[in-house]
Amino acid sequence: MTVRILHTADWQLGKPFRHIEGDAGPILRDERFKVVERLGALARDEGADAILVAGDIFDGESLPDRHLHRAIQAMRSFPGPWLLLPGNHDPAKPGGIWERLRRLGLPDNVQPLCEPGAVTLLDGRLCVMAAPLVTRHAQDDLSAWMDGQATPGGTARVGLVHGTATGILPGRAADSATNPIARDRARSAGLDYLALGDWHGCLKLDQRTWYSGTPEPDGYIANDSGNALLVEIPSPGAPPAVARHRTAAHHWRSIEHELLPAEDDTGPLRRLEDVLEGLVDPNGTVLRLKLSGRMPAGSHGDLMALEERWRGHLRHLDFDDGGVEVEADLDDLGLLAADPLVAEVADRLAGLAEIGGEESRRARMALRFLHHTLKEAAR
Ligand SMILES: [Mn+2]
Repeated sequence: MTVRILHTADWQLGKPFRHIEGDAGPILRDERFKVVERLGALARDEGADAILVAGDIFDGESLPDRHLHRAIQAMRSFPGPWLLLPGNHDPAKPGGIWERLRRLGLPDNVQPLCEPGAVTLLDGRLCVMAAPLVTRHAQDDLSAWMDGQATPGGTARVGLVHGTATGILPGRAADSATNPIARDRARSAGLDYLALGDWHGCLKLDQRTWYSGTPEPDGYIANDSGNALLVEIPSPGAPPAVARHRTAAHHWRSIEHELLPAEDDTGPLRRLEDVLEGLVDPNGTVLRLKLSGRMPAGSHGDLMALEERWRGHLRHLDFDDGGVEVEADLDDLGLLAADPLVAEVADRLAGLAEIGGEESRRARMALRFLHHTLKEAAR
């Protein structure tokens, strides 16, 4: 009588990653399709009866057909039912992406749930109650009808909803939440399990209510994204066993590091090197590195070399050294700037660097760069 489902959400296929400069954007985009194949393999290996996707399957409604074809191909990795719930990124609008997907030809086992209602499958063992979004934002709790929904005895009742469980998600105010979901819906509707989507981290609300999070991380927020949940319902009414499975190919890390003036002859960048060398899987890491502190102007070349080296080692590096104060030896700079015009520029930048604020930050960067360039040119 046991029902096993794989709960996933927020694939956001086709997400462009436009803010990721350099080579990594297309790779990250590609990985979101690959993780769907991994989800299929996981469901197969774990003997899941069905895969439930709690919304935001597609990143946007105007994806090209080739992305839809690729999604369909990726779902061939599992022959059982895939139940797809439209979310706020891919609402079930008339003439929208779901109709286009159907026209392209969906396999029989892939089932978009574009209308609210209960779907019974697995020979009556499982009833999935779906609350699809038909617009980006709903003000009402679309899962409310589940409270009164009758199901035959012996059927596991599972809700599938996309939105904000009220009053629980960090940074989302309860009173301004769109797509609200009563956080005790599982209890009030007598659900064996409520599969939620929209929050990209893996989060347990209660024994029967979980956000699976996105299976492939797409942001720096440290909320345990990159998983899928294998949910085992031993029999209707019995508490489900929920196991988290890691599905991510990439880690997203955000590190803030303060450079200190060298205390010994190992140089000011040694501790930073140690931090970077401590990363578990550099090639799979998307890293945002924000530097602060102080550094001798003469180390600028070393920092640029470090940056370039780690750009090669990491999947992606978002490098911000704008907050580093350069201990420029202005006499040294003056000597290098034999040209009076360059000396004048250096002097003005040094003045600006003292003022503070954004202008000052730019002046420090410019000063550092000037120092480095003059040194290189003098060689
Ligand atoms: Mn969403």
